Amino acid sequence: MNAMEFRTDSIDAALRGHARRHPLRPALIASGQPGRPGQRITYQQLDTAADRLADRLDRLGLGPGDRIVVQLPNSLEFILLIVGLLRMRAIAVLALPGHRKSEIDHLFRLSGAVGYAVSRQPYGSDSGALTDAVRASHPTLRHVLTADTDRAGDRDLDDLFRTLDGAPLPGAGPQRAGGSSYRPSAPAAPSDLALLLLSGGTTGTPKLIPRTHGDYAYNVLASAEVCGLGQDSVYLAALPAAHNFTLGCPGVLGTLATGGTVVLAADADPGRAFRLIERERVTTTALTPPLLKLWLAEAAWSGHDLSSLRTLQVGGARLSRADAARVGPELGCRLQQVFGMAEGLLCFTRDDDPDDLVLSTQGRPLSAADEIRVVDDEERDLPLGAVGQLLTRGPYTVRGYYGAPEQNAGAFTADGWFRTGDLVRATRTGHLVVEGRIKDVVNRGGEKIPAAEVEDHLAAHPRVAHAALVGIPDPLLGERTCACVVPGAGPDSAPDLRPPTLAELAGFLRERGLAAYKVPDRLEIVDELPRTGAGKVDKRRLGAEIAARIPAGAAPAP
Ligand code: OOB
Repeated sequence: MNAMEFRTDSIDAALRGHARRHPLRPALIASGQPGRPGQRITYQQLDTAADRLADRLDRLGLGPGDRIVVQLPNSLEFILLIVGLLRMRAIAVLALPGHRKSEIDHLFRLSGAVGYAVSRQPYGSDSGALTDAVRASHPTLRHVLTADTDRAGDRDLDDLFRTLDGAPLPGAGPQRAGGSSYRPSAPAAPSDLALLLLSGGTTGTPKLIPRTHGDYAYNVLASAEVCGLGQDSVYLAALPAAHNFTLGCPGVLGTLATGGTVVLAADADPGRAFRLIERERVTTTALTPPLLKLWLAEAAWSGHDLSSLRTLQVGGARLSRADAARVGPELGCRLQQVFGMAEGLLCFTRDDDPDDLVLSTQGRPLSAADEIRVVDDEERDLPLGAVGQLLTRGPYTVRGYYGAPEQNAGAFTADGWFRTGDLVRATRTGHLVVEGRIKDVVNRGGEKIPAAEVEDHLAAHPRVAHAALVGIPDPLLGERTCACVVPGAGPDSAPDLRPPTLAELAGFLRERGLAAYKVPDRLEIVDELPRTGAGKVDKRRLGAEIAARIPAGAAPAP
């Protein structure tokens, strides 16, 4: 069956339809412990469990419009909670598992969330302490839902979440045979807010992206169609499912909305992923370019049967033509390049595109209604083929960030075009090639690091007078981060004015609760930061100066 047959305004309605039509088909497979079969959940089980969870959350006091920060790894809990929240018209604010206090605080400040769903398993440190700290600083937080996402063996779908003190959620009502016990007061309208996604940002600190039930359903279902997803599809979620790419492009939700099967991997480790591909006959998955490199290296000697794989999506950062060309011969599947953004616009190479376009472009827009402009510094349209900033507008691209009127004036034009901050050129075929960016973000292997966010933390160090973060080229990740620091008396001026070391700064940033992936990879001590005429740090010049200091072919800092 084809995705278009399920065109609907609601992801949840599509999922309910599958539960009715083929209740016993597998919806989800959680990867399980190595050597053990994963836990398998049918459409009917998923539908019923989502109803019961929605009912319990409703009894707990959560309702339509409430925001809940969701910070869970790829797990049954994550999927069930997202479906349950969509169903009850509550709004998931998607955090990444690697986020720490600084990012989680920011999400609470921006969203006014009343709930926080978090794994009991620490991500390398202290989820208990994190939860306590968040509760202490955000009085809006009323409900903490905890989950044992690492628990071995089959889990009871009715008891995946507990309150903070370990008690079960308030009981669900009597379950109707084979079906639903929860009835939302009203179904979601297309214009209702569905999700708040975190922006990589174009300037300043990250903002929240309001995605509606209607626009996200379109995003998910049209993506599923472009990828040819249907009931026979088996999608492996190897990247974090909280990323828009993995969640809805078409990802987990696109697979569930078209009746396919989602296989959840705890991470994108190639050995584990290859075992899952072989065991579950995975047809489709998604990676970032650095992970593709690791998969290619593993495939050269692993001997796993990857013959079920039909489509490998690669996106999130620029893919080199050399790596693109290895996908078909070495993994035995079709490459699909994806250039997307959580704000909306998605570009895909298509199955019937000539190979040259698949290898050398980042695809063309998903929808015929997506509008594209490539403009110069004065926002004048450039001729076809010229490199300029991409502006876009369209049916699933937002018109503004959540509650951020001041920032919106800079990020969107008066007539609603989103300034992507990406430098692209368009081909005659309508495909886009990403050539660079003008936004102040480092793209570290697909993870976006807003420079201003890290700079604010660095500037708080007592021996930092000024700090700037730039990206430096890296053979594996595409870019790594370099902190350029002018030492001197910082805010709490100390008598000791030795220039700070990378280890000191890294420790300081971690202590301030910054996610590990944002901690700079390298430190350069400089006398001053080059400035533009307007007095802003000249990042382009600084980046070039730093690149010149690093000997060609030098190993990247660990
Ligand atoms: C995806 O979404 P975000 O919001 O994390 O990041 C968006 C930015 C883009 O503006 C661009 O700068 C960069 O990530 N990007 C790419 C790219 N895909 C994204 N740069 C070069 N080549 C590509 N293929 O990253 C995202 C969202 C949905 C689907 C795929 C990726």
